[in-house]
Amino acid sequence: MFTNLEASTTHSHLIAPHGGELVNLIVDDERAAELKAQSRDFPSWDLTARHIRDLELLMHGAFSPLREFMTRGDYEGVCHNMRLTSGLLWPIPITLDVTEPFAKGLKQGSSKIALRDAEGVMLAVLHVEEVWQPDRKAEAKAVFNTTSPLHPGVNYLLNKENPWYVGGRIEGLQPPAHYDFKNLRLTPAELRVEFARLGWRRVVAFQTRNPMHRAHVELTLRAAKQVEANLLIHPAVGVTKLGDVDYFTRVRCYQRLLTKYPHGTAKLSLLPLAMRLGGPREAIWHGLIRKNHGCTHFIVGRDHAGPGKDGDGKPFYGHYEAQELFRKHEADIGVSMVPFSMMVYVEDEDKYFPEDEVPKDKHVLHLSGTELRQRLNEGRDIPPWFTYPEVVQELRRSFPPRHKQGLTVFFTGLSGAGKSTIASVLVTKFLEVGGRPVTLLDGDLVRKHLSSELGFSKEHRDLNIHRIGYVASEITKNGGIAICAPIAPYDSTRKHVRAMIEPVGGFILVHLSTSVDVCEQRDRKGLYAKARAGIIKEFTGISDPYEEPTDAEVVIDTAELTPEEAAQEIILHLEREGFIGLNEELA
Ligand code: PPS
Repeated sequence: MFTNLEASTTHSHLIAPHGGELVNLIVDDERAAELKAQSRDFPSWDLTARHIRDLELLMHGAFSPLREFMTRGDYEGVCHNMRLTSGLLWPIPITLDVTEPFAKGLKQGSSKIALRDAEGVMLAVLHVEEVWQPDRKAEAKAVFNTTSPLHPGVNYLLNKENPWYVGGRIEGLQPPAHYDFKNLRLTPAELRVEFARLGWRRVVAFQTRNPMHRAHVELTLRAAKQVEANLLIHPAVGVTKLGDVDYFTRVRCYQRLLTKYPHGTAKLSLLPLAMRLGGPREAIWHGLIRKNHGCTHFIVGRDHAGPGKDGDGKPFYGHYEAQELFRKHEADIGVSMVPFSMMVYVEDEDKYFPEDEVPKDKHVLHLSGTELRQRLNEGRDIPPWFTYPEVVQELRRSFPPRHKQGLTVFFTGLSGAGKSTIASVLVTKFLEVGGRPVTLLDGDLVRKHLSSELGFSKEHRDLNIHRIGYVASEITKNGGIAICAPIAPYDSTRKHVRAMIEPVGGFILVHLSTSVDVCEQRDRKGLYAKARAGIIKEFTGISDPYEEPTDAEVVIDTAELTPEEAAQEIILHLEREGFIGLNEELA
């Protein structure tokens, strides 16, 4: 085992902030052409979003000294004591997971794999050195200190990864393509050159996966002053936590914040990192990556790279555990930590303070991320002590109030319950108001245009509803109103649709609870008579199940209401929930 001193000496060619040796895995054109020609004989592996980000950082040396997807010795050393076989510090496994049939087709030591992106472009070649089946539970425990699937890193590892790993050296043909924010995507080598050009000898990096507000600006300004360094705002824009603000919005916010720093002292660059939310170990990883980008200091705040809370509502890691582990390995990491506690706003002083430095008996103000979302949803004021008007403006563009967001009204109920009639009343009401495009996905229409080949088995009904859900989610995501009116008899399928739509806009389930007796009496299409006579098989309510929802936002029995009255009930609900603006007259 290397001591810290030995390890950091061995590592020293990487420590120099500018001009130190960086791994670069991209081969020259001649070799690339040779590999491309040979690749006809290699198996191909299609990379996931996480693999692609890992590969990109490997190729550009952001993961120096790594040159490969890990082989077994490195992997085990990293899991158990955060050391590569060379003795160097490395806290997070960087592995390529594949399926069993794929793994079984590989030959250790002689196979090569063409690593491709989702469009089939060959990004790199992996020289297969080892193929093995890891103990992923043991990995979760060692790396994340938990096997709870509520931890996003563990959930990915245990439920999304394939069960076999392939390790080996990489030859990069071309880095993954980016078409957005191109001038903000500086590689480690480019950033080092840029720092040298600017004469920045001390650079403190700030990692974030959230929009930045006044607290973050105050924190980074203090950090930079404290260690007399320039500031690199270095947000993770690869894969972050589910539910995070999308990075397009975040980057526009960061760009607008740059004016808050003294002229020429701060720089923004984007890091295509797939985060693991691994708390303390992740903090060390972040530090190593920033060293490779030429930084000398790194800010570690409260709950750095925190994964949230476990099943008992307790945080997976202590608030300052990341700082403690970082401090222990600071010499090996090769960047100095700038530790910070949470910044809070002190009203009397109109100033931010680290929470442990708040003057006695002073009142502090705090606004949580959830409350910020709520205020945006409701179009309410966002206080200037919390953030800047420019940032509010960007956030409001991406997260308009509910009455400007997309929306799905999803009817469910028996044939003849009145779904189509009420849905078409609702369509005209929305068209009368205008402002959002309206699409009707009626059961019969969908069966004609989208699902004409399907019948009424459970499997076919589910497929039909999934198609409707997919189309509705696209409409909703793009700010339109989708009104869906299928029978949708199965609870889990309706829930699946809800889960698809809620992250991108509003979802309102309307249950037309009209009884089968009433529907049968109406029998407008004569289908109940045919079902009773056995001419139509698998008829919902007669010879096929209908699972009553328990999660409907609106329940209407049309035996007692006219279609217009029923539509009115729905409109009242939408108004109450803010999906229809106050100035929009519907009734
Ligand atoms: S499902 O279960 O949600 O996929 O059904 P959906 O696409 O809404 O189609 C229902 C319409 O198809 C007609 N139809 C049947 N309904 C139920 N069961 C059987 N076996 C069946 N066969 C044909 C019927 O006209 C339904 O239309 P609505 O508007 O509901 O009366």
